Amino acid sequence: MFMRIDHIGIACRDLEEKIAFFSETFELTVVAREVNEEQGVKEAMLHIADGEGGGSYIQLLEPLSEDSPVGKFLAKRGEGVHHVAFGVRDVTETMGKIHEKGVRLLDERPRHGSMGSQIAFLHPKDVGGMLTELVQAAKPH
Ligand code: MC0
Repeated sequence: MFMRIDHIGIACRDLEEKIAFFSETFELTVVAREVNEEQGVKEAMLHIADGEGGGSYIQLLEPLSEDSPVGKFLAKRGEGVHHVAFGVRDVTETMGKIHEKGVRLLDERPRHGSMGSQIAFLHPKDVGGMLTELVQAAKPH
């Protein structure tokens, strides 16, 4: 079902400051930046390695507003790991299989994610307290 860890999403207050820290400290390169209005974030992907069906990354997330998912998370818990995202071959099929096992889906259908991916979230309360994301990477052109 899961092919790799696609990314670890980290909530931060100042995207530029955290990009500087992660790229300088861990010698990681920013490969994409995006504002995702639907998810309420400004984000950057820092490449770690390549795996089956796509790469793995650190994703830095700055909220666009206080009432967005990441804005609320920062207010409640402060900066830190916000979610773990797993690479899957087919996000719609995987959503169906997981839902059948009683895990609540936070999305009824896949949404737009980083770098042209298709994504869906699972409820953290059903996954041991971990907000979990499924990622179907964009097909290489
Ligand atoms: C909330 N909870 C979490 C959590 N956020 N637990 C673990 N990790 C998190 N990130 C816990 C709360 O502490 C609470 O537990 C319970 O879940 C319900 O939270 P709430 O505060 O009552 O509810 P909300 O309104 O904050 O909603 C939480 C929920 C929401 C996870 C449902 O944030 C959501 O739908 N997230 C999915 C979308 C998302 O996160 N988008 C931003 C990343 P207690 O015990 O206190 O009741 S977008 C992204 O990452 C894209 C760009 C990409 O990857 O490509």
